[in-house]
Amino acid sequence: MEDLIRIAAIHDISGVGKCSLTVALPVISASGVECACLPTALLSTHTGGFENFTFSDLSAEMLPIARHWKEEGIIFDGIYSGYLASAKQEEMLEEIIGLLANKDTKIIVDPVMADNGKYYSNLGHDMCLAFRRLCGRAHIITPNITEAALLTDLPYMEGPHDEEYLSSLVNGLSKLCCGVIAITGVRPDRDSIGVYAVDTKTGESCLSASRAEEGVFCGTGDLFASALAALILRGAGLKDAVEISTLLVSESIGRTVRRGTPRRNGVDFEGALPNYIRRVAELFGE
Ligand code: PXL
Repeated sequence: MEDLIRIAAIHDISGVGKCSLTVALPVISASGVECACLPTALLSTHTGGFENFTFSDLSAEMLPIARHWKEEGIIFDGIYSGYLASAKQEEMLEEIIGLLANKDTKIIVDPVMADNGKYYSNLGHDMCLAFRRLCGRAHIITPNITEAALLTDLPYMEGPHDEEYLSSLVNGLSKLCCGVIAITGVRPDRDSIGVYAVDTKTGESCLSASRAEEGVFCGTGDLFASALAALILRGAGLKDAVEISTLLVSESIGRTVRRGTPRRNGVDFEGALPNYIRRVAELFGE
């Protein structure tokens, strides 16, 4: 019997405010890929827009979980990491990759640490140094504009982002990661937002953007990266994977704006999943 494609998703669990594992698990599952969850931290809420959130570092659990999976002979087609509890967890991630990856396993690193020109609460330069190392192990990285600027030591620009700025970010990132670089939160012009992706091996590039809504939407980077990781593992081409993943994000944002749900709670991706699943099925001729 053919085994399902399987991803180990290594992110925090934030109980309220849809992001990280509470987004990765449903989106990866809806993509027809099995999602094994390896939590890095447990929080009452995410750290953007909530006060006094609880935070528990799950470092002590991470290697034992990975070792158990290895003992059980569980095979991973992808290892996809996001928000880490500390820069120190990067070393753990290297060890987990050593344990769980085989020669065909794709490593996807979302260097979650900052947005809108600022580090997230309680994170700083040590996280940036850690992510520079981790990106060196990755086949795919998905920084937003702020993270790309921090990783490359280039200035952060709010936008619009011209080709020269995007090329300088990609050029800097290609020194850290020699695979697919997908930069999120790109503003090609004042009215649109999307993703610019480059495969540094083939030179293929694409830009997928849609109409920008006002304000900040938590968890949309996780939504994009989860879909992209799953679709590429299933064998989608870069352009199709980026397009379908950005459509999932823009439709989720559109529904959130129409319903007027609080921004910090995360976007209404649940309501956008039926269209997403239809597009995925069409792409793979199911
Ligand atoms: O969506 C990124 C993210 C993930 N995890 C936690 C966060 C954030 C963004 O604020 O706070 C805990």
